[in-house]
Amino acid sequence: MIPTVGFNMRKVTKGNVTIKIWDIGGQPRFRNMWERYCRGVQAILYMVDAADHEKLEASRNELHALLEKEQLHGIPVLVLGNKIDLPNVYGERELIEVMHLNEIKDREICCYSISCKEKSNIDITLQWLVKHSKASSS
Ligand SMILES: Nc1nc2c(ncn2[C@@H]2O[C@H](COP(=O)(O)OP(=O)(O)OP(=O)(O)O)[C@@H](O)[C@H]2O)c(=O)[nH]1
Ligand SMILES: [Mg+2]
Repeated sequence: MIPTVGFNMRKVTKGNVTIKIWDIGGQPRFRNMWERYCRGVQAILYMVDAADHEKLEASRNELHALLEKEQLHGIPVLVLGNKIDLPNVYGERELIEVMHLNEIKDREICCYSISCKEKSNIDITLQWLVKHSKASSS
């Protein structure tokens, strides 16, 4: 894995579902791009390293600052706590608390624990995405 420089665009198709994904870099120098790439999307996935407890406060502040942007009002958000294969990782309940997700009331908000490495809970993540996207003929 290498850090995302700027962003990557992917299109994933399975059956009759096509998902267009913008993967946006998380490093500080890319954070001012987040809003621009989130405008007009059907869902925002906000992935955090749930094993890196020290960075979660900064991550929480960045998330809440992003969701304050008027143009992103109402867009559903799924917070993914990644790396549940590691020891001492925060689970969903702890993440909801640390990330202050209960304060988000102007939209659909959800939190899942996943492991990209072990591919755990990727299925429910995709189900959430499909459920929160609008049917499109394009
Ligand atoms: N143990 C474990 N490590 C993971 C998992 N997912 C990613 N990593 C590792 O975490 C590191 C960071 O992964 P990246 O994909 O570069 O992280 P990122 O959040 O996309 O970072 P930016 O692109 O800079 O925003 C890499 O060394 C990955 O191999 C996981 O589920 N478990
Ligand atoms: Mg990346």
